[in-house]
Amino acid sequence: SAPRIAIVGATGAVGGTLIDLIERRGLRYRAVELVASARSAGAELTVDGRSYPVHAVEDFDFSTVDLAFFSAGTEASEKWVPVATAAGAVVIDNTIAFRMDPDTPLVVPQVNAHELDRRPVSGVIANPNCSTIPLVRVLRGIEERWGVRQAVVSTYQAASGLGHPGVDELKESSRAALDHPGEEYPGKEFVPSLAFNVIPKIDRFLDTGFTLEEQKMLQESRKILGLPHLDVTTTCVRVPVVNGHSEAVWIECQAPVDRAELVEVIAALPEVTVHDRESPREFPTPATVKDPDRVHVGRIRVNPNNPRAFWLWVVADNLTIGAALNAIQIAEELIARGTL
Ligand code: A2P
Ligand code: 11C
Repeated sequence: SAPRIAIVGATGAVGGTLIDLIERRGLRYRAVELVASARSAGAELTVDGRSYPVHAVEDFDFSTVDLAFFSAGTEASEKWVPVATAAGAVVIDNTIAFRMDPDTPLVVPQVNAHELDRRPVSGVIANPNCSTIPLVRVLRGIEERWGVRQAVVSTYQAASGLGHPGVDELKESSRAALDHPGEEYPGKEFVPSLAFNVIPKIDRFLDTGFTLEEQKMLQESRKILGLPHLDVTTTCVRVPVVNGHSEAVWIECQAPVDRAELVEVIAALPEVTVHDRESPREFPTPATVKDPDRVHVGRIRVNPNNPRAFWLWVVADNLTIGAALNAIQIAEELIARGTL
């Protein structure tokens, strides 16, 4: 029968997208519970036309649900996911807290849904980082056909990767930059200010000189694709876009690549749209792509000096493809398998 579900982080940017997707995809549930911090207790949100109160996580009894989506930040997951699993709920967690735990599958349903065939030892299924998901969805098809020797990726990541506070600060700092040119903006989410700027730092710096976001893209891609030696190297950059991550991806394969076949292979991947058929001059951008439920690929160029290598331009809605839709599709797979 349909599960009883909880959304932890329901008032957030990913939480709102989860609610929207539950409605749009007609996900069946027996009960739905909305959970956030104590700040939101007493608020009400609508799901499928019905109003529901928001519970403070401290007061919520996880034994009343079968499935809990967590998208309330790493600290909240570290503290409350073990409480939820101990109470018997299966958790789909959208933070870094459990992704690299060997007892926790890290799942992108279009790539490694087979990981969901049995209930995870930890009770948790981890949802990958928002810039990893579109990358592995494309890499999978390339790996199967030509073998990937190396991937070099530069990201162009939107403010909504930091949730509502990131979007609010981008808007406020942009307004301030126009109204008070030359004045320094005291940013909290983005330092220096993201207004009319790009910032080559997402998440914290590691001793390696890479950022945690860059390390996540490498480690998570290896785990999802089951390729422990995959060579993926990235530079992750925040850009003043409200929503929608983009990636310039350079892939060198084991064998020469024919462009027409490359276009066919990418277009045949599940829920991927290639912007090439109509005219090679068509390209996706975060502001212009129409369908947030698909990964968009354009600018497909085989390197004339090295036919084993090519460039792609990838655009994917980070709140949808990169977070909430992936989590909902994990839930749909669990429901279909009866593993809840
Ligand atoms: P709240 O709205 O009560 O602060 P966003 O990514 O858009 O910032 O959203 C974060 C989500 O995570 C919000 O729903 C927020 O609730 C929730 N949240 C943040 N910290 C906690 C916490 N310690 N416990 C429970 N929920 C939290
Ligand atoms: C960003 N990728 O764009 C981050 C947000 O590990 O789930 C997601 C962080 C994560 O800021």
